[in-house]
Amino acid sequence: MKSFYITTAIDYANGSPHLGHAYEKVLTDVIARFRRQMGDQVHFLTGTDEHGQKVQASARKRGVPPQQFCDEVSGEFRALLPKLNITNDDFIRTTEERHKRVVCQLLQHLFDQGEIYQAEYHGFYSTRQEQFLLDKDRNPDGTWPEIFGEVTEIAETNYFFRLRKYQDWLIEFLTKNENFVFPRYRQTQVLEFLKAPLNDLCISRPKERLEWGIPLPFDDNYVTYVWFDALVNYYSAVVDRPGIWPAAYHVIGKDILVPPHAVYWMIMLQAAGIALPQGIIAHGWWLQRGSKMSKSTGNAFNPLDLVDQFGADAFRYFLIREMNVGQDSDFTPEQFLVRYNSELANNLGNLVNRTLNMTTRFAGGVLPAAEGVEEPERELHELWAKTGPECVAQCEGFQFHTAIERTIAFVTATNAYIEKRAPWKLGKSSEPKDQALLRTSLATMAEALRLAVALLQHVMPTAAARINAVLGHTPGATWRDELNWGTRLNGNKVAEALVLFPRPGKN
Ligand code: ME8
Repeated sequence: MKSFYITTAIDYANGSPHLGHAYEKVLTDVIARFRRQMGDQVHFLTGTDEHGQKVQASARKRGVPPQQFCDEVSGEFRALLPKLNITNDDFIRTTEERHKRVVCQLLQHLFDQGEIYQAEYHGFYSTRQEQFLLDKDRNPDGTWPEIFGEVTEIAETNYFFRLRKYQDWLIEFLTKNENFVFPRYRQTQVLEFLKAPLNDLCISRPKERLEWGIPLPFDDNYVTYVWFDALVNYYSAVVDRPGIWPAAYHVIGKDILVPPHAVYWMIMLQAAGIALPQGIIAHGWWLQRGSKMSKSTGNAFNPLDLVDQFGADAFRYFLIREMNVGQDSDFTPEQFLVRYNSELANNLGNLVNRTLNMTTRFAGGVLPAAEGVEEPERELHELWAKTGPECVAQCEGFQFHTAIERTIAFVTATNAYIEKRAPWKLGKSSEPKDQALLRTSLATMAEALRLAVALLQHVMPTAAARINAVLGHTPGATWRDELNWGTRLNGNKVAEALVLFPRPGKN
């Protein structure tokens, strides 16, 4: 079995989860579930990033010790996972011993190899971004951009990691592996960034300025820069579990691609002699009226509100349907309702209801076998013959939104097929030919429903399981076989009804 190790970014434990966090978990879960369906041995990691200035400041503001603060916030992030039906195998916290141990080993190893050195630093420092700034970071008028918050001039001795030494190697690596970052246009941005000379990375913070961090193993007066600490989580979580590393993909937001993941992390691994991951998936941002949702801008949308109201499946469906992985999307509750009503309740929900209702009314609740293929059936079979393989290929290429669009088009075509066949009319006729057509149409709509559901199960796992259950169907272990038009449902007893996507306010 092919090993497929996938990770999300670890969330800062300095505020509550918002839609951006929820989306990243859902996207990664959809990929993980899809790869499991394809037969891979998946390991899925997520967690929380708990050290650094921001966390220390938030804990102080609340008047609690940082560890207690992190326990609470990390608990909140962890609680989101079952609510969203996320199938992570592990949850790492950077305050755990298993993580701190590996960070120290890595630092010591790099220090011993001469990849980390001590030097005097004079310059400007942004507390909000926890980074040193250069003149090129200034606005044209000489002021510092808003995103840096308060900027102070400092002079201190620190430890530096030799990034510059690996710049040419990284450029060559990315040039040879042109699909390393998905989408590809983001890889171009990394190469653009690498056109300017890299500065070595300051990986220490003096303890008098920041206490809340992992002490450097070779100098107890300093703690580790939070990014150097956080990135190691992907490795520290699995280092004791053979066969998992290297990662297949790191799923992250576009804001933390350059430089942390595409530059720092790649060079950290290369310098330490650790195998590189297969790639990075950089998704876009959820916006609200054009601006990024986040804790600091105060327009954070609480995803749990919609999950509580509409269920995890509808929420997952919307996020994956609406966002083209890599690009930004505007979130509006109105658009959520449009998709919920038109695609889930009226289209898919309607197909489920019709199938159950008509099988109950006209066939005593037992699905008959199809008895012939005429033009309407042939059209639907042909549409399926294209839809199935195309959707699998799109999911393999992370084009989940297009795969859903195609699947929903197939559901629409199935509903149109039902209109054409009008089983309610056939049911009134006692002609043997009409009765045979009735049986064929019932078998055809049920089989089409089963197939559409097979393509949606990584996005809406609970709805898919419930639909399969009312069709009396237990999906097989090999998912690809599930995608062949067949006769699996013949003779199955179906349930009379299933309320899948109730109207808002009703239940
Ligand atoms: O960056 N839309 O943590 P974080 C989509 N701890 N994604 C969003 C988003 C939005 N509006 N806002 C945030 C960190 N994200 C670091 C990561 S990894 C070793 C350390 C995404 O809590 C963001 O891009 O600020 C990132 O991938 C993730 O949420 C966590 O963000």
